[in-house]
Formats: sequence, structure tokens, C-alpha cells
Amino acid sequence: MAIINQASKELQVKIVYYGPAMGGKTTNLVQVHDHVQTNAGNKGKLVSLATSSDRTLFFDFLPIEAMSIKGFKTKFQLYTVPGQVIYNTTRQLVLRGVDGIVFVADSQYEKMAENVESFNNLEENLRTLKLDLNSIPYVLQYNKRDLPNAAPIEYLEYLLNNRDLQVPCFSSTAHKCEGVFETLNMITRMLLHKFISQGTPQYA
Ligand SMILES: Nc1nc2c(ncn2[C@@H]2O[C@H](COP(=O)(O)OP(=O)(O)OP(=O)(O)O)[C@@H](O)[C@H]2O)c(=O)[nH]1
Ligand SMILES: [Mg+2]
Repeated sequence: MAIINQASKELQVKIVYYGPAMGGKTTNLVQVHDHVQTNAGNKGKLVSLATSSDRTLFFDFLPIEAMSIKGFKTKFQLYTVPGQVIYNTTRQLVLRGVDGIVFVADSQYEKMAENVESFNNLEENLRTLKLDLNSIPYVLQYNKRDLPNAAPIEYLEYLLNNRDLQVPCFSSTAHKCEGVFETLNMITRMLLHKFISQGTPQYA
């Protein structure tokens, strides 16, 4: 849950990277950690808990202190969930207090069922927490665009963004850092708008 301290003018928000196993969630955080430009070393440590052979077993955590916006000092806490189906309890735990979500889909044709299953699982877990995807800012990231068996964006859009409220989507090749900051910038902008700005939503 966002923490807004009006007295000290601080805003702290939690962003969760969600999606199927091996889709590239941890890779996003690694790239953000490696390339983020911050003022005077206020980049946090990337903490990866209990990983074995590159699979997230618990979660990854990366705090970033961002610019001041409208006088507010903003802090973003980035988390990933473990994508493997068996770790659902952990996913629920990591989702607690979420403010914004990046859904990282794997573009490969053979991963479509897993993408849809993971998206449904996200909605289900939010419901358990009495949250609703329609009221949480989120964006879609179509990752692994470099692979030859990547499905067309239109197909991914049809499967994952075919709802009343369409959300921004991004193509990415996370291990080359392509699309990683575009995605992060959009979700942070949507969150800042929600928590700080007033007036008509404007994400572009
Ligand atoms: N070709 C290609 N490989 C990628 C891309 N993004 C990530 N990978 C690779 O895919 C594998 C899985 O990436 P992770 O970031 O660990 O995936 P994850 O979503 O965190 O997986 P879990 O922790 O199991 O849920 C790693 O070997 C990455 O290097 C991409 O855009 N293209
Ligand atoms: Mg991971």
C-alpha cells in the first residue's frame, strides 16, 4: 500500500512484476539495477531471496529512490514473484499491499497457455486479497521479442489486453535492457498520477 507522508512529502509505492515462470521478471530487475540513473548513489541493493539455478523461489526486491515530483520525494519498491505454479502462497504474500503491477508475458507461442494461466492466477490472487485488477494500475510487457518463435503482438494483445479497460503494453528483450525502462517509466507515471497529480489521466 502506498505510503504518503504529507508532512515530510514522501511517497512510497510498491510495484510487483508478475508473470509465468522464466518469462523475464528477475531479468527486468537486474537490468534496472544495473542501468538505473539516480542522484548521488541512492540506488538500493538488489536482494534476491532463496534463488536456486536462476529460478526465483521467494522474491526479488529492489528499492529505487526517484526524482522529486511536485515536491514529493518518491520511492519505488520493485518486487518479483516466483512464476512457478507451485509457489502460489508466496505470490499472494508478495502481492500484499501492491500499488502497481507489471505483467511480464513470454512472447513465445508455446508459452501462451502459461501466460493466460498466470494472468488468471493474478486476478484470482488479487480477489483473495480483496483487490481488483480494474482498480490497480498495471501494464503489460511482451518479453523475449528477440526469439524466432515470438508470437505477433496482436495475438498477445488479443489474449491479455482484450478487456474493457485496455492498458499500455510494451515489447521487450529484457536481457538486453530493451523495453525495460519504457515499461517501468509508464507504471511509475501511472502511479504518480494516481497518488500525486490531479486532473485528467494522461499517461503518454
Ligand atoms: N532470449 C531471451 N531470453 C530472456 C529474455 N529475458 C529473459 N531471458 C532469459 O530467460 C531466463 C529466465 O529469466 P528470469 O528473469 O529468471 O525469469 P523469471 O520470470 O524471473 O522466472 P521465475 O523466477 O522462475 O518466475 C533467463 O535465462 C534470462 O536470461 C529475453 O528478452 N530474451
Ligand atoms: Mg525470477
